[in-house]
Amino acid sequence: MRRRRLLFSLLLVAAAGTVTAAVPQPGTAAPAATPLDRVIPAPASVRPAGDAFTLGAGTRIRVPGNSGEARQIAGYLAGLLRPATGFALPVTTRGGADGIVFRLGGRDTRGLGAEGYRLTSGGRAVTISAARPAGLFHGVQTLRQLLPAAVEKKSRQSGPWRIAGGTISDAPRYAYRGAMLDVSRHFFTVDQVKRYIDQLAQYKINKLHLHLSDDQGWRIVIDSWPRLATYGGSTQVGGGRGGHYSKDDYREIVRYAASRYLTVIPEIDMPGHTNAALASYADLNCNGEAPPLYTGTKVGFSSLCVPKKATYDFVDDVIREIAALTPGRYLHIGGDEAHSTAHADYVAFMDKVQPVVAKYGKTVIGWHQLTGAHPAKGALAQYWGYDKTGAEERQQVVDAAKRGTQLILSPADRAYLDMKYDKDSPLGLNWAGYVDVRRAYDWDPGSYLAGAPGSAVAGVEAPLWSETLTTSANIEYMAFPRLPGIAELGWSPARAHDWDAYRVRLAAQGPRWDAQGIGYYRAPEVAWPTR
Ligand code: TNX
Repeated sequence: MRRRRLLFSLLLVAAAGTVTAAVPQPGTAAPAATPLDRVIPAPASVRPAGDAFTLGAGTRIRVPGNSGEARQIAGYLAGLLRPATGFALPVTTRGGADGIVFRLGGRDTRGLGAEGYRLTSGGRAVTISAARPAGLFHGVQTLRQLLPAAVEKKSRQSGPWRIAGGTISDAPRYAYRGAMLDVSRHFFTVDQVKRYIDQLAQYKINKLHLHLSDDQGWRIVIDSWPRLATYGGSTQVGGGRGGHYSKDDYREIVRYAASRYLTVIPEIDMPGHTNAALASYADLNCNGEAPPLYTGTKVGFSSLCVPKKATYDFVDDVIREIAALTPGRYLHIGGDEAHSTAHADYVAFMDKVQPVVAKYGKTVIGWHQLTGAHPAKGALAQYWGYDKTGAEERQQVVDAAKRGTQLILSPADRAYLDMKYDKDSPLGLNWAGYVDVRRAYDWDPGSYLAGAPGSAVAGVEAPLWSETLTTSANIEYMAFPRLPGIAELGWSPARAHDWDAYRVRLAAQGPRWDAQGIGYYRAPEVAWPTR
């Protein structure tokens, strides 16, 4: 019967002389519905049951009438599904129990928290319920993964667009689930950052940390110190043209990230990693002489001049202007690899600078070297050590955690997306060793730092340093397939952690990335479906 209909529609299409690629060849099996337990990050609870729901030409997306945000999320979902399905998928506030139904608030959503959701699929409807819009958004990402991978294509595909029956109840393990992009070593445009944001959102990452300044480039306009961007941002690693964001560019990144339920965390790295600033203003240097711009990849050679008053005028202006662009709570002040700053100077600098962040209404994040100074109350320390990090340095972080400093975990030999996968990786660095897909996934943030209380862990972050990366394709090759593993560590309950099950789920993402044009690394540890 299906065969006959297929043949008939083939004839129709042939007669019309249009679309050919989208129609499956006779004998090709229709894609089965994706099992509910194939999602990354693994949901907290999955109960398969009953009939599948099938998306059809008449399907509507029903949203509550009183939430503009819910409507926007529905519009975003429709925008994702329309190209491949070819369905109109109108968004309506008219009540009804069929189609794709959003529910926001209400008694049964209270337990779901700020980001959780429940997705119920079967028969006439697939319903996403959440207490807050962020939960609806995350539910939409789950819904996406339950549809066949072809739904990610930009041209019309044949269905059927089935979603297996059952219920997923889901909420994150950690509130902080980050990814960092280094736009300093190589500059990435607003569009490139947006593309990455869309990829991060698929895996329920909710923080985008932008590394906005370093020795090789200052990437954001500071009105009171204009040469930072125009001169300090004029080059990059390798000597290329560099670039910088205007304030409007930056606002656009922040706005776009917010529309994908990510908060941008700006980082201005200090007192080291500051050659671009020192080159832009002679007055910032202890000797009053500006060094040349730097386009190499060494670290640890630059420092702001700690005893000088001009340094704190600069820091105050920069933090004030960056804070004003930042709706989120956090401002990252770096603090890593200050090898050219005497320890006492480093401590004095951090003692002076952290209150400036507070003065402008923000909370400090620093790389974990901050725990060697006096982390401010409420500050987060980002741990980027690795298996060779000395016991003393590790202990310093553990002790700070015991005293109440919350931690973001980015162990370099696990979570650094710029580490090579293996010796043959064409991109990336290897100072922390090779990080294959299993190594990136197979650790537990809650118990990773021996001696640190699990309750001190605010979450995880996957940094992507860009010394060797110049294009979106480069970013994607390093981030995929490791990023989803870090995302899962941040979102899924510890009991869901299981490499053997994970690698099966990961394999199922391959065709989705193919459909999206993401050139991921086909790691040999994963049984990717043949293309
Ligand atoms: C260490 S991680 C750095 C960066 C480099 C990175 C390369 C950290 C806080 N500092 O300056 O880009 O290694 O992997």
